Amino acid sequence: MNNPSTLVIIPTYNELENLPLITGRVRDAAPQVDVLVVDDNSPDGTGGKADELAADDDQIHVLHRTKKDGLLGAYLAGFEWGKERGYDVLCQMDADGSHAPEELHRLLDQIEDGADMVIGSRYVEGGKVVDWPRDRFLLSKGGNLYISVALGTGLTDMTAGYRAIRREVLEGIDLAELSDAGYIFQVDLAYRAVEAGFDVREVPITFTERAIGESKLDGSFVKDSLVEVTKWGAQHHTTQATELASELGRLAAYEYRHSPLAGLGSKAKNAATFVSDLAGELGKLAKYEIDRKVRK
Ligand SMILES: Nc1nc2c(ncn2[C@@H]2O[C@H](COP(=O)(O)OP(=O)(O)OP(=O)(O)O)[C@@H](O)[C@H]2O)c(=O)[nH]1
Ligand SMILES: [Mg+2]
Repeated sequence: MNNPSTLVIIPTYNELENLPLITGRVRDAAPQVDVLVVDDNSPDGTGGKADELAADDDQIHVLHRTKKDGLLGAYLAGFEWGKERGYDVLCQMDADGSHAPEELHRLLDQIEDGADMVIGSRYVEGGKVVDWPRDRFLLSKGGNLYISVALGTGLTDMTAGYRAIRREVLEGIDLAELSDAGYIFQVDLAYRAVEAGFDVREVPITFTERAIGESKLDGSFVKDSLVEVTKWGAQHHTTQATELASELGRLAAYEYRHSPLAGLGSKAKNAATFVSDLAGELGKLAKYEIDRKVRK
């Protein structure tokens, strides 16, 4: 396929300083792609700034929504907007600079090569995370390991938010069914794509923690997300597989505890213990779910 038309969707909530930086970088790094900013009526005036940028550049577009309604809602609106206008490839990118536009070509090259969905992965070989506290890194990596084993997808970073997606995937999945809690919809979307037989691939990226502005999510979504994933895993695997998942979770935590990383501070140890405990709990939950299913 030659030069599919590509739209990069950037959801924003209070990203006034970051927005011009990120749109500028996208336009420089990938001049052929169009940009859609999806702003949820940010109190800091990000929406007005987006209008200014769009007025100066006809490859920048803005979708204004009336109130803060979460990332999934913003992406669903952005996907609709892009599908209506006939884009072949729809990309997801954060506004805060965590997803480098200079690496977008890695994702798009795989699309050109025939992939249906490409995930910019922190945890595949060659992927990196810059400026994350070690406990956040361990939690994210451990959580993703758990998710990968529980769902049996072989993907290393299903919570990742840097993606390129062919429109056929978005048309082939019931988007209205996606779970909406924190970032769980990212896992759900990738899982449904794999289950539907689409070609889902990962490429390594360097994820950089935001330098400007405030985070919109607290940590509570992590546990909620993993519990949800365990339920899906239980629906698709045997008891044996879910027990294996919980064993692997424990093993992973053991590895972290005994790796040089753990020597770096008690925070890392706490995170490793947390992952270990969580994996054990989730294993129990998975068995419970399976038992319940069998009884039905
Ligand atoms: N439109 C819209 N965008 C949102 C909403 N919540 C978050 N965003 C945007 O989604 C992207 C990811 O959110 P972040 O706050 O960076 O979440 P995070 O990466 O977990 O947090 P940090 O580690 O602080 O970067 C950013 O571009 C946000 O501006 C929302 O409710 N609506
Ligand atoms: Mg961020």
